[in-house]
Amino acid sequence: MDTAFLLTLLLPVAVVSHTLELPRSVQFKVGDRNELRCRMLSCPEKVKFVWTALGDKPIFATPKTGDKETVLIFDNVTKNHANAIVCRAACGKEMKELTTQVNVYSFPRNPVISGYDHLIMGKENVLSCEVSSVYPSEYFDVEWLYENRVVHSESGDFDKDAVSIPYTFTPSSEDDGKAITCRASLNIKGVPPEEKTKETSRHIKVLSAPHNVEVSGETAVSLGSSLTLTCEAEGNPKPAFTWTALKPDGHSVELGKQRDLFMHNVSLSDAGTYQCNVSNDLGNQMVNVSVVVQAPPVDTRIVASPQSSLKEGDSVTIFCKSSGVPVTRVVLSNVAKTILKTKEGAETSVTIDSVKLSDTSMFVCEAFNEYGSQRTTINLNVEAHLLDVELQPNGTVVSDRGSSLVLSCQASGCPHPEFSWKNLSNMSVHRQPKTDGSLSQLLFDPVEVEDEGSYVCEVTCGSIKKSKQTEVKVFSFATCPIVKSSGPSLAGERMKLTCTVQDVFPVNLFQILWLDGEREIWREESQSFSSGSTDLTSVYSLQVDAEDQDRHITCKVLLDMHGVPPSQVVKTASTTLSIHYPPRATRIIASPLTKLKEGEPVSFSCLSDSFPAGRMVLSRVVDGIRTELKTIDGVETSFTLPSVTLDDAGIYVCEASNIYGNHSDSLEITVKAPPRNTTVEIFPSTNVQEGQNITICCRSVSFPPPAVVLSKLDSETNIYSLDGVFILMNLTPNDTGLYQVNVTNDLGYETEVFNINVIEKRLDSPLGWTDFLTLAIFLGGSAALLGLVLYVWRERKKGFYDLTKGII
Ligand SMILES: *[C@@H]1O[C@H](CO)[C@@H](O)[C@H](O)[C@H]1NC(C)=O
Ligand SMILES: *[C@@H]1O[C@H](CO)[C@@H](O)[C@H](O)[C@H]1NC(C)=O
Ligand SMILES: *[C@@H]1O[C@H](CO)[C@@H](O)[C@H](O)[C@H]1NC(C)=O
Ligand SMILES: *[C@@H]1O[C@H](CO)[C@@H](O)[C@H](O)[C@H]1NC(C)=O
Ligand SMILES: *[C@@H]1O[C@H](CO)[C@@H](O)[C@H](O)[C@H]1NC(C)=O
Ligand SMILES: *[C@@H]1O[C@H](CO)[C@@H](O)[C@H](O)[C@H]1NC(C)=O
Ligand SMILES: *[C@@H]1O[C@H](CO)[C@@H](O)[C@H](O)[C@H]1NC(C)=O
Ligand SMILES: *[C@@H]1O[C@H](CO)[C@@H](O)[C@H](O)[C@H]1NC(C)=O
Ligand SMILES: *[C@@H]1O[C@H](CO)[C@@H](O)[C@H](O)[C@H]1NC(C)=O
Ligand SMILES: *[C@@H]1O[C@H](CO)[C@@H](O)[C@H](O)[C@H]1NC(C)=O
Ligand SMILES: *[C@@H]1O[C@H](CO)[C@@H](O)[C@H](O)[C@H]1NC(C)=O
Ligand SMILES: CC(=O)N[C@H]1CO[C@H](CO)[C@@H](O)[C@@H]1O
Repeated sequence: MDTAFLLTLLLPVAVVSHTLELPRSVQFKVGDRNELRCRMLSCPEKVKFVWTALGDKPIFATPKTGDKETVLIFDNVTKNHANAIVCRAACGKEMKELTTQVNVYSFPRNPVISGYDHLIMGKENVLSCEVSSVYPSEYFDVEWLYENRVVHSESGDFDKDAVSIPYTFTPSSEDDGKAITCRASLNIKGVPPEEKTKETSRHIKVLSAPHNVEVSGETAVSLGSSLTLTCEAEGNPKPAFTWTALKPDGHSVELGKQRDLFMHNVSLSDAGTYQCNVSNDLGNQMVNVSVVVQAPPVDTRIVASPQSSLKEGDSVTIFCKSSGVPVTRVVLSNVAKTILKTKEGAETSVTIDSVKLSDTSMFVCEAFNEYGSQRTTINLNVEAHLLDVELQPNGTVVSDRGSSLVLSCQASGCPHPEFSWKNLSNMSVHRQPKTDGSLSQLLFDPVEVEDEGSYVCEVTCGSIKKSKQTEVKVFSFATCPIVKSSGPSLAGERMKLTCTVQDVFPVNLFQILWLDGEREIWREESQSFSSGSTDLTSVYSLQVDAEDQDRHITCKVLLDMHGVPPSQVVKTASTTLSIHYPPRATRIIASPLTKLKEGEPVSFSCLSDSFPAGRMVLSRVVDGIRTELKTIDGVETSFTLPSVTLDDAGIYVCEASNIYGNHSDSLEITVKAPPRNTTVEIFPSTNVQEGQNITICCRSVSFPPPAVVLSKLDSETNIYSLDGVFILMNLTPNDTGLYQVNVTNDLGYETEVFNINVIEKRLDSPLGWTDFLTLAIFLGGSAALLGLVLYVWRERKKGFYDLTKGII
């Protein structure tokens, strides 16, 4: 009991005589039966008591009043009974009253813990502590205790009479079985201490999926011994175990549903992975164990890939592998015990990129581990390739310079042939070959003179070497020759013809022939070999004449090389000679005749030969006087006189000329005409004195020159004169008379008659006709007359006889 409570009960006794006794406050428990006693002991009389509530709230209790005291009975305390109740007591006139506070509490049951028995390990779990019918909840505290250690508390105003206090908790496996307590306290005065606190404890149950799975036991066992593996795991509820063998092919074989896996007489096939599957309601977990069976190596294999039968140069890989049991080391060696490769582990390999014939041997694979070793062998057989080489074109190939040529070297029977192109001196060729697989080509594009030579295609296939060769001959004969002459050549001179063919090769096989039409006229000596292409020239010199004009001279160039296409063997060039010469063979022809009669027609034709054709002039020359009749440019002309006259007589000259000279031809044209226009002149006069001399001059137009006959008409005597001049000397009267001049040529005659009168001179005897004749002869010899006659003769060419001219 509280000391304060005691004091309130004792004080009124000590201080007042007529005192009213009533506890200041009381604490009632809900559901209890309680009494509240109000007493006044000192009053000698019967005390009157009245119970009232301080507020409006009814009291809900039954009073039972005696003389000195009254008792208020609370049959079934409820929360409604909480009240301030006043007890009034009257002792006679003396009135006393006291107030008491009735407090009600309720805390009937222990807290109830829920959620403690299925906590999930590692998860956040909520435990709940429920306290019901608590009143007044304002003075209520709740604590969670883990193993007597407060881990959570809540207090105060829950404002409901049933409260649920959660506790959030993430358990681990250690928490399993530990105590968890919910302690509730109602901290109100007047509550008996044993009623004040109520608590409930529970043991936590933590559930967990299997974990900490472990397999114990020796996983490496020797062949024939036994194997025990134990699977251990934690987990709540207690997990179940399943052992399974995981086969390499993926499927699995269940071996048993117990913790331990046990095997007798372990064989190699027992090696492998084993799985322990641990499971409970919350899940499962598995662990793999690799069991190794310790045994000397087995299944040691040596394999040659792709095969052990090989051709030289093939690539091969030799695999050495030991499966079945763990192997620490594998050693690959050849039969000569030369170690090729050592490898920690179960396998190794050696690759020979290009096998040689000498690789034909046995290879050994040996696997080791701590329990022993195993050895296997393989025989590698290397054969040479059946190499064959073909070179196209083969033999000899003749190539035109500038064309393209491909030498194709084809190797067969060898997967990776190596080509090498050489010349006969075993030197690399300067052309770059193009090699692709089993074909190597040497491309000449264009073919050059320097490419001439022998080409050897050598193919190496491992230890086999084969070669083929081809000789390349080059010729160059691309253009036709060109013939040039030394220029227009003058007849009689030497002329040079030059035949040039450019860029020929090989020069020693070329020949130059000179042809005149079809006839070979000269052959040039072949030149000696020259390493490059050269121009080939031949000079042909000849003496030319006008007859050589238009001669067709051909320069024929021949390539005497076997294999050259026929169309390329011969090339020719021709030239036509052009000879210059002065005119020659000039001829003038008159047609139909050169001797003509007046009035007849005549045609002249002039012909000459010259080169170049020059000029041709036809002219007539009479008495040294030249008259040009026709001038043309050329070598032939003609000229016609439709009707000739005596004037047309003369020398006709045809002269041809060019820059080199002239040449002419002439002919004489005569024109005949009967005498005409005859005139007779008599000197000094027709009347002369006896003894005097008379000169008779006859003029006539006539050709041929006429004969002139003078006759005295009365006499028989005729005097002939060739020039028409008669001198009658020492005339007598007997000479008087008529005279006739008869001018005659073969075409006709003409006569003139005249009279001479001689006057007699008495003294002198006149000269007779016969004297005259002598005189005439004498006269003919005189120098003066001679000049006259000559003149007349020259004039005769014109057909005139004009004495007057001579006399003047
Ligand atoms: C008291 O009252 C409560 C509710 O009013 C009732 O449940 C209970 O039975 C009563 N107790 C007695 C003894 O009458
Ligand atoms: C063990 O097994 C092998 C073959 O699996 C058998 O040959 C041998 O006899 C067995 N040993 C024992 C002791 O059973
Ligand atoms: C492990 O066991 C559980 C429960 O038996 C099962 O559901 C599960 O499939 C098993 N796992 C394997 C891989 O066998
Ligand atoms: C066990 O081995 C199997 C098969 O090799 C594989 O699928 C699985 O993931 C492994 N389990 C564990 C836990 O390593
Ligand atoms: C060139 O090749 C042909 C066929 O390819 C062959 O008949 C000929 O004999 C060969 N000539 C030489 C010289 O090798
Ligand atoms: C081979 O080639 C080398 C250099 O290219 C040259 O000097 C030699 O004369 C050549 N031999 C023949 C036979 O062509
Ligand atoms: C050609 O030359 C090579 C080296 O370039 C040499 O090995 C080989 O013996 C020579 N062959 C001849 C036939 O000289
Ligand atoms: C013809 O040639 C001669 C001598 O060669 C020369 O004297 C003469 O003048 C030439 N006549 C002409 C027309 O050229
Ligand atoms: C010739 O005489 C004729 C008349 O009879 C005349 O016409 C002509 O001119 C003369 N001729 C000459 C050349 O004298
Ligand atoms: C006539 O001629 C002769 C001879 O010439 C001469 O001797 C003579 O004197 C001449 N007579 C006259 C008269 O002149
Ligand atoms: C002239 O001479 C010729 C020949 O001599 C003759 O035939 C002719 O009769 C002569 N004439 C005359 C008129 O005498
Ligand atoms: C001089 C001369 O001879 N006189 C002759 C002339 O002619 C006559 C007759 O004929 C002659 O008798 C003369 O003698």
